[in-house]
Amino acid sequence: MPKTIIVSNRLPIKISKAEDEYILSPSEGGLATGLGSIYKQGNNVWIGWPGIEITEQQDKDYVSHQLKELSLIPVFLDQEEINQYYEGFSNEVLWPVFHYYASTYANYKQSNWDYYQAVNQKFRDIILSIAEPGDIIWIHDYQLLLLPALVRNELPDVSIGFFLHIPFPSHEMFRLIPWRSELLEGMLGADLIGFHTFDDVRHFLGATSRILPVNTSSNIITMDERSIVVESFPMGIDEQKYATLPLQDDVKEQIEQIKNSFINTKLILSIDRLDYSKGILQRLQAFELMLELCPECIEKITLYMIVVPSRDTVPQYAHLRDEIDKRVGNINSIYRTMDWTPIHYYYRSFPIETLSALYHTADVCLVTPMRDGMNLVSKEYIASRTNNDGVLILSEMAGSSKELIDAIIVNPNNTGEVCRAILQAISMPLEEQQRRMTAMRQLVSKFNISHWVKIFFDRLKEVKLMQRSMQARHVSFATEQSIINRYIKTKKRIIFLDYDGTLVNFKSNIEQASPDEELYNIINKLSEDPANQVVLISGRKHENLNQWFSHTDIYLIAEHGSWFKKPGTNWHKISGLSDQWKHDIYPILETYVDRTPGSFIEEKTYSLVWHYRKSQNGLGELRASELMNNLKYLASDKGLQLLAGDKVLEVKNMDINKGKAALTLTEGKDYDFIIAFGDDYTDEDIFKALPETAITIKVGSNLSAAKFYLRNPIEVRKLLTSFTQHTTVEVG
Ligand code: GDG
Repeated sequence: MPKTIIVSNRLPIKISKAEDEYILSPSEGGLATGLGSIYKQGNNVWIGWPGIEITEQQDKDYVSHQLKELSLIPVFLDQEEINQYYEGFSNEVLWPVFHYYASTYANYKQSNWDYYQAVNQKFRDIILSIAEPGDIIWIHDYQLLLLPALVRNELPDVSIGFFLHIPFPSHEMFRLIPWRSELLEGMLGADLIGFHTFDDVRHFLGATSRILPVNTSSNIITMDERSIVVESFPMGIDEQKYATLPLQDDVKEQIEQIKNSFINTKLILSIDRLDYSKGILQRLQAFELMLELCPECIEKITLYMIVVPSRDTVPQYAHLRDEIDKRVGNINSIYRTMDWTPIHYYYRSFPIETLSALYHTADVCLVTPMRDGMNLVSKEYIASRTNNDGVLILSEMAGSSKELIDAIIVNPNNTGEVCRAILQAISMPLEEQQRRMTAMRQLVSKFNISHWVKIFFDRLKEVKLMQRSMQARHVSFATEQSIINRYIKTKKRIIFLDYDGTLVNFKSNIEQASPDEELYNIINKLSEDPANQVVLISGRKHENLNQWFSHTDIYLIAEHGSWFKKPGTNWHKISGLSDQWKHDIYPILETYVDRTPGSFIEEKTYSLVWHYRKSQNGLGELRASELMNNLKYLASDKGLQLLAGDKVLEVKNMDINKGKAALTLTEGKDYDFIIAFGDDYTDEDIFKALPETAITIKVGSNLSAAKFYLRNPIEVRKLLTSFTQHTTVEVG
């Protein structure tokens, strides 16, 4: 029975040691709740570090045994591994770079990277010790970026999902990391890669297509013939828990206590882990500015600020904590009155019941991170507002701001704006609060944590099915044999061959892709067989095909079907077509050449092609879509077709296409074996035009109307070579 394996740096558990005993208590985090329904079922498991260093073997055995009862499997890490893999690489390279703090906090140490790799391998070994074919593995977060590929190398067919909980930065930031390619390759071991927001998806696709030699088409990356889907899955919370906690007696009691302590003052709540990315100092600055500019706010507004201790043994964090202490002390000492303290500051964590009471009571929740993958606090506040009132002020740098658009959205660097937002929030009419809150509550309720888990798993299954259906259409040994058998048995065959990308690999210089000795041999042998009609059907110019193939015995079709050459005869061009439109289109293309270094125009008889393979990555694509838009109406008026191909945009007469050209050779002829090979969008016309009995083969892994797939020109040549080994057929 296949199982699901969840993998994250930390297990969803807290382990403490009291005297000689280890005490296990479950963690209440959102991820633990959301995945609880998964890992506790059947033989599913969760793999991770138990959060404590355990050195003695007998203690490890004991803890492993206890964890097993809870469907948890530990990865034990020693202190040096924690220091270098976790504190060092994860938190001093990945965390700062991914939160746009590279220049201030990133520290690229080789030994940290070595440990990061070694610990990811350690996780892999534990996975391999239990994983079986058919299992689903879901890996979480930035500490385990290498793990998907490490597992994929050992278990090529297993389903792997990966989710990043922190932002994925723009390529300009990401490229700073010395080990950027290795990190991306690691992630691409997954079948489905999830982020919180669409911006993260865009950044990831941008970085991947610039750094690695992969094919990207919309949100699908193709690497080693495997399609990897990249998508945003905004994480939700256990909304029901936060909506029902305020109904509990102990929470109700605390709500009353808070209300009584803050009778005449509006309560602003702020909750974060201690981290420079959370914008705590900037928030204090905005609060102070408000007190300075609005004397009537004195005694009327209180900031209730909880900072949860985190990594404060690290100097940067200890420094941040000291700065917060100082700033809070300053503000309180300047503005405090006999009856009122502006900031109630707590540097510790609280039970969830207390958080719930605070969320339920606070008039305003102030969430202003400088960067945040999602930010669950903002959603927990919304879910706790069972009276549909209250105001959320939310940084536009938090992932949740993309969904919670009814919050007051601020730029956390703009102290004046945050200050004005606080004033707007405390004076917001109740109806407006309710209107905004109701909309946000509906969203938080629908897109809750179970929904998140469900859509991620559903999508992962779909991706696997898509990959399998592509695989099934890949020409297997058996299919190859049956195609060859059909070939042997038939007596009148036609073989359509596209050139670039089908018989030879793409070259950045179009002149360079000339045929090699092996290719000539294959083509000559094929056409020596009197039963075969070999047709080379290409988008290239006829002069070009002429130079390469006029001495062979094959039928040539150039420029997508504008020019034909039967063996032993001269070229003739399709008649009745006009090329007058070129006078209007050429000057437009020229303006794009002038604006896009590296691009150029190729002129064919009935088409113009704008090439941008040598232009700056991204710029060419941008200009091509601009050009597409620009030509849209003109093209349809003039009976032209715009074809966006591989780093080219072609404008051609609508009446010409490879499908029509192929049909002129097959119609009325009784071929008993028709086969066509092609790799790009123009070949799709042939695949669709040929009769149902034809064998159509797509080269590459993009979606196609062809019946079968081959991976590359090497595989095409191999199949054609097999044909040439059976040439002794008598024509009837
Ligand atoms: C990372 C990403 C992304 C806080 N104080 C107490 C307490 N908390 C709980 C909150 C909330 C959680 O901690 C904090 O979650 P955030 O999402 O705000 O931030 P990170 O810890 O940085 O999480 C983040 C998240 O992963 C999920 O993908 O949203 O962007 O940085 O749930 O309630 N819990 C208790 N006592 C406290 O005092 N019990």
